[in-house]
Amino acid sequence: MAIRSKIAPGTSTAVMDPPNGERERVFDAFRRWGYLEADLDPLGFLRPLPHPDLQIDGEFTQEARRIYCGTVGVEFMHITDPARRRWIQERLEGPQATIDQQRALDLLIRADLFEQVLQQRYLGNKRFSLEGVTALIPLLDEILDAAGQQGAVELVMGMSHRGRLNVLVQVARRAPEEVFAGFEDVDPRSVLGSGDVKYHMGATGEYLTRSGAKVHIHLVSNPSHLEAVDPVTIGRTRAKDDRAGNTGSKKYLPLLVHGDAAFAGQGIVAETLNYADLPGYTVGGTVHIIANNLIGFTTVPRESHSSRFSAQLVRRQSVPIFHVNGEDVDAVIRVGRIALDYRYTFGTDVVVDLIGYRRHGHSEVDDPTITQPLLYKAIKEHPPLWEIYSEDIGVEDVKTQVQTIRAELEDAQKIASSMTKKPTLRDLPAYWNDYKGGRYKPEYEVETGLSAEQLREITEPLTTYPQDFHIHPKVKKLLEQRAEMGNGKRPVDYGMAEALAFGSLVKAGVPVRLSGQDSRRGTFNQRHSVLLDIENEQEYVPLQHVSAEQARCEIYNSTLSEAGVLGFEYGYSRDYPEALVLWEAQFGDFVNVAQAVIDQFISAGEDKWNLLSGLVLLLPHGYEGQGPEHSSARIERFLQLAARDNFQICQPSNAAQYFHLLRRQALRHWRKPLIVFTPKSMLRHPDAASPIEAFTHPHFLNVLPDTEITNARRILLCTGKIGHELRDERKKRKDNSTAIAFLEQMYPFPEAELVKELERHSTARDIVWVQEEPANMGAMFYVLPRLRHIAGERPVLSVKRSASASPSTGSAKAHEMEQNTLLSLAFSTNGK
Ligand SMILES: Cc1ncc(C[n+]2csc(CCOP(=O)(O)OP(=O)(O)O)c2C)c(N)n1
Ligand SMILES: [Mg+2]
Repeated sequence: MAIRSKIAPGTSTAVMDPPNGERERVFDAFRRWGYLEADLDPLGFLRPLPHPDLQIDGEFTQEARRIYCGTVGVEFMHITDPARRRWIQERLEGPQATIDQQRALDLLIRADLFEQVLQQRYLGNKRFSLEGVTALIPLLDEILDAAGQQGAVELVMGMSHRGRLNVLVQVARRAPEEVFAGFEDVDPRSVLGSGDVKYHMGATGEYLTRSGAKVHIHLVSNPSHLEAVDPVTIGRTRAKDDRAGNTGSKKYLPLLVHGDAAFAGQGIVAETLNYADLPGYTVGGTVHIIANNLIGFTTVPRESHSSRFSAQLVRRQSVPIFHVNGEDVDAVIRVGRIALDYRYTFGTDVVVDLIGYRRHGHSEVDDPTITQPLLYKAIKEHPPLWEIYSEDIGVEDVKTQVQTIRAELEDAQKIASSMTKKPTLRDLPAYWNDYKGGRYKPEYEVETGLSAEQLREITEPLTTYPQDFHIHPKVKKLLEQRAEMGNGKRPVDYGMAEALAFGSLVKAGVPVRLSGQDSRRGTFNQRHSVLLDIENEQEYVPLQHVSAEQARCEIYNSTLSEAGVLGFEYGYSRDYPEALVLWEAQFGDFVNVAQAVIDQFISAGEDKWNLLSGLVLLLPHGYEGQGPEHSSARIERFLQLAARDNFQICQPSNAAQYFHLLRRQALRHWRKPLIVFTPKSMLRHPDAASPIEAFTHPHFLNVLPDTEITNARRILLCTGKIGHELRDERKKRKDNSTAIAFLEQMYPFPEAELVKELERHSTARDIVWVQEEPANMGAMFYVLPRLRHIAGERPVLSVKRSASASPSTGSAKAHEMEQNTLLSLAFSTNGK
């Protein structure tokens, strides 16, 4: 499967500037600095900033100033490609398109009145009014119309609170009564413990372009955490495009609406922008709109960012920024068309910085006159945009129009108040029909084992490469060993187990996508999914050569980001339920940088929005004396988030179990995120390798029983690496009365399997939970009460490190002493 190539940069080599004449010199200065002197703030608080290079008089100054210092200010001279700069310049300096002003006026009235009706009918309710940046609606209208002309079939849109309800009606074209209904009381019992507030819920709709084409609108469900939805939106777009067979990024258009304060302040914005042009993540350009009301809650721009404009974050990339005064509606619409055309012409991101104000407080129950008295005095006296615009364009009888629209909205409100059931604003795509969420049911199980013959068949393409390929000697040896593993001549390690899982899945038509930092080789040198010719660096990916009709297999090195990349992969999994989608942390503890994605989407997404995901997180975990930062992937945090079968938490202790777990995740139709604590040193450890026969077993085992010991006097329960160390210790002690069982799936808790294992060792008096983690971490807090519940009369003891503020010691020697103590306590503790 060919990996999509990076979108080619502009190919023109034309020299942009003709001979250095006077006109060019003047224009060049204005192209570069004009935006600083532009008239961008409708209320005039953001004053033009004189630039020395523009203090020139002369024949051409007036014209240059009119174009570059009017109500549009464009930052584009940082773009390295001259063809792109020339394109923008021509669109700004050339003839300007005429505007359907009546349509724009109609939209402005609708947008403002919608907010007013909400205000009057549902006083005291938060709605996060759009008023002040109302031009967002005609701007989106223009972008959608232009997108339709370019062949877009779907707009995938991420936005936060501001104006969201308005967008539902004016852009996604949901009936106003459907949105009003969200403000009506419903039976609270129907949403006990679940659901979300109305300005976070996702929605779908159908936008009709002026030429009659339909563009499907998909507004992504969004948490309160500002900008967290950005990478999710991009991942969803990429998945839609990949599912559709790579449309060249023409059909699916991502659009993000940002707040000005959030855009500047939230790091996840930078993380998302950073992968815009990378092969693993590109969507052919995102349209960013900053609904810039020059305030964030009570905080003003000079407290919000160190740059003049919050948008300037993007200047490190070749992305143009179109600042536009939100009260020059025609200019806003023109900018929308230029931005959209730019995205389609060059396949990169664009930013429209729509500058206005915020008519009310942060929400409608907030009084802004306390913190910004002068600003709000000015706003109070400032008329709504439709009034200004109707005067500008000379519409005589705007009152009738206003009355008609108000009457329509009031009728809609009446309909809403008599609705007995809240409408759902969202249709799920058909590709979710075959997949299930909710509680686990045994009927979801499928067999995950393969025959020895099938394993051999997959091993062959996974361990070979073209004859003329110059392979690295170390990799050559590795592939030879893998060939022996797949043919049953040597125990199979994790690396090969994973390759067999991926290979068998793509062969069966299940696409696989994995991304993470250094994932192609593998942080621990364990994966080697991409072979490199040592003479010419040509790539060869065995997993893309498993069989002729196989599904795609894509493994990417990600950017050095967690939240941005995990958000993307979560989004991807949302629109590609058929695929096995995995994100890998470099070390498990780095996952905490993406905590908002875990809390807000992965763990709670189904509960809040009824949206499913089968995303897999691979989190290297284990106490190996590498210090506090590289030991723990924080099992305890995931277990604390676990409820109502929201996800699965597993730690497979050997290679075959890992194989079955990955296959189970893809082949079952139960779509639940899967958190896997993966090994580090155990990746190649003989104790964790599995004989090939284990791959022919039918299932992943939630509990790995101890069938070696009979008449046990004590049973140790554990997960992961410590279990292997305990087994070693048992051998050293020549102990044959201690059973050691592994809890391979911690959540959903495999109670029946554990009961069975405890019954198998009914002679054991003590049941001991053993973990490497300190007492305030790991699975202990979660496991002990559950174990006690099923242990009956038998005492349940625990062995663990003492409670600690950091996950582990920084000294390898101290680690070893602690580990030895754990091992010996496990065999000797009597709980006193
Ligand atoms: C990550 C995060 N931090 C803080 C908040 C609380 N909060 C909600 S809205 C807001 C101000 C947002 O300002 P801006 O981005 O300019 O959007 P606006 O409300 O002005 O449209 C803040 C601080 C939040 N929702 N998310
Ligand atoms: Mg703001």
